[in-house]
Amino acid sequence: MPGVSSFRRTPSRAAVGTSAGLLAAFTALAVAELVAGLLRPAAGPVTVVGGVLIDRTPAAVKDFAIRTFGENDKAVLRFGILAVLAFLAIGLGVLGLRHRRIAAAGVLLFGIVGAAAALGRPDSTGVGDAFPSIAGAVAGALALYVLASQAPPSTAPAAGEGGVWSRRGFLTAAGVTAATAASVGLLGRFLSGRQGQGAVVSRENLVLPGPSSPAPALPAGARLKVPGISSFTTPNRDFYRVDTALTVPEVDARTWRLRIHGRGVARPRTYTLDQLLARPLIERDITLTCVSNEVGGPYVGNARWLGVPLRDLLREAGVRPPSHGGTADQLVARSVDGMTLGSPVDDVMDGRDAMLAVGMNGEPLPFEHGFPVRMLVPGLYGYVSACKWIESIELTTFDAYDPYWVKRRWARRAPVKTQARIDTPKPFTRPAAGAVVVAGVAWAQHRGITRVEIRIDDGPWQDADLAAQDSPDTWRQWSYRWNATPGGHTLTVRATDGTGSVQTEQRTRTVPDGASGRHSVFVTVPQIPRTGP
Ligand SMILES: Nc1nc2c(c(=O)[nH]1)N[C@H]1C(S)=C(S)[C@@H](COP(=O)(O)O)O[C@H]1N2
Ligand SMILES: [Mo]
Repeated sequence: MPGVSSFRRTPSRAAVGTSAGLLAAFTALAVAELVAGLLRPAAGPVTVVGGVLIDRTPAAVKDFAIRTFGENDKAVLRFGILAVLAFLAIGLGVLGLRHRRIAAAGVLLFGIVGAAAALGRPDSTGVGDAFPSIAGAVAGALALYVLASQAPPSTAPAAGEGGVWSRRGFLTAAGVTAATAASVGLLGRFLSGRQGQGAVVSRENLVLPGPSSPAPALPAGARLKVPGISSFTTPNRDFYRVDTALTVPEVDARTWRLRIHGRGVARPRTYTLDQLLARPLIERDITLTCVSNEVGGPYVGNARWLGVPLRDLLREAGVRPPSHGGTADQLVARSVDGMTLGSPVDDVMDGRDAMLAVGMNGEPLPFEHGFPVRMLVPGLYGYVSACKWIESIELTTFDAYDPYWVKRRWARRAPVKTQARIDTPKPFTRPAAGAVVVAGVAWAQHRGITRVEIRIDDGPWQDADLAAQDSPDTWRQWSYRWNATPGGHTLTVRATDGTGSVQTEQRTRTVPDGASGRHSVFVTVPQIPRTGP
């Protein structure tokens, strides 16, 4: 059967083009990974292109991504970039069968795009950041050129042994390329890992001093023992994470510095971590919330933080809040990855426990949560206060400068809105009729929670039992004993904050300054099964 044997000798040109393209892309990424591993992992092409996409994504799409993929949004983005790349690579591979040079030039074009993305990143450290993309593209172009030259001619007769097209030649070239790229890529991974080693060691070696002002003892009854309720203190591994960093910055604490400068800063200063740790530290329970948290959503957590009071540092630098004649009303914190967050100077200096945190639940900050130092201001959403991997604080005005999220439609000022969440029962579950414990958490940081009420269907509002209040800066657990009757029921919760304001039922979106409205959960209580025949 000549048809079969010629098929086996000569794989379809499409298959050859596809594999050539994919192998070229693989080679490009592997070489880029190696060079990034040698120079700076954060300058790798997928990371920088992802960074650009994150920064350019319209707020609505970003909101959708967070809603849909939650904390997997970054994995999804990475996968998406690789999928698009694979698609384009196949196109170039097929093109390369006819036009080797043009296809190779196409690969180089991708290198230029990657290099431009790398140089445009806010955390770019210089022209070196272009090298991973360029080197990867050169290697990829070369691979494509060589592989395409091994492809069968387009007018392939049933080429036998010794014909122009040698199946073995292509397979050998493909195999060598794949194996080389794989080893290069692995070496790159290894080197990237080693780059963070200094930071890892600096974190392991960091011994946190004790606080000179420890957290007040938790009042008895601040933690409810209800199955399914959020634990009062959120363990670090469960604490939500929201940021734009595709690769978590791994900052070496030994070389880290914090600079305080700007408008009205009479004595600009730069601190090392040791200098900060030598100061009196405060330890406080503070609940942190993301402005992207939907009503009833997961982006809220409570931890015991250890840190340097920010007000003292600012005072030493000569900063006065506008309410005391100062000229700067906005404090802009900047992180090592170029993120900027702006907080009202009056809030930071009004006596609340705004801090530069170094410890979280008894250990140095995890890398994901800002090691070595992050900012926290009780009462403000994270995006206007909680700068992770902070490296500078600049005093300026709201008129003069819009930080990252404000440039993207979010509000300049954003105090946390009063919210309550039903943790148990879960939506659409089927609790048995009789006594059901409804429980959850409520928060209104820096105002505190004074009351939580529950409503069953359209019934009257009824007081829930409140756990003891730790501080106005933390959330408060609550529970309610519900006598559940068979049928479908909607449970709704509302909280009242320390100023006496009842949580509004007015639903708003998360953009621009946080979602409002009340959380409800629908459950079905099954009919009590009859016993007997
Ligand atoms: N450097 C940096 N800091 C950041 C962010 C960021 O993207 N980059 N995100 C902010 C936002 S929107 C929130 S809600 C908090 C979340 O902190 P967490 O991840 O420790 O929970 O960090 C804030 N600090
Ligand atoms: Mo956030």
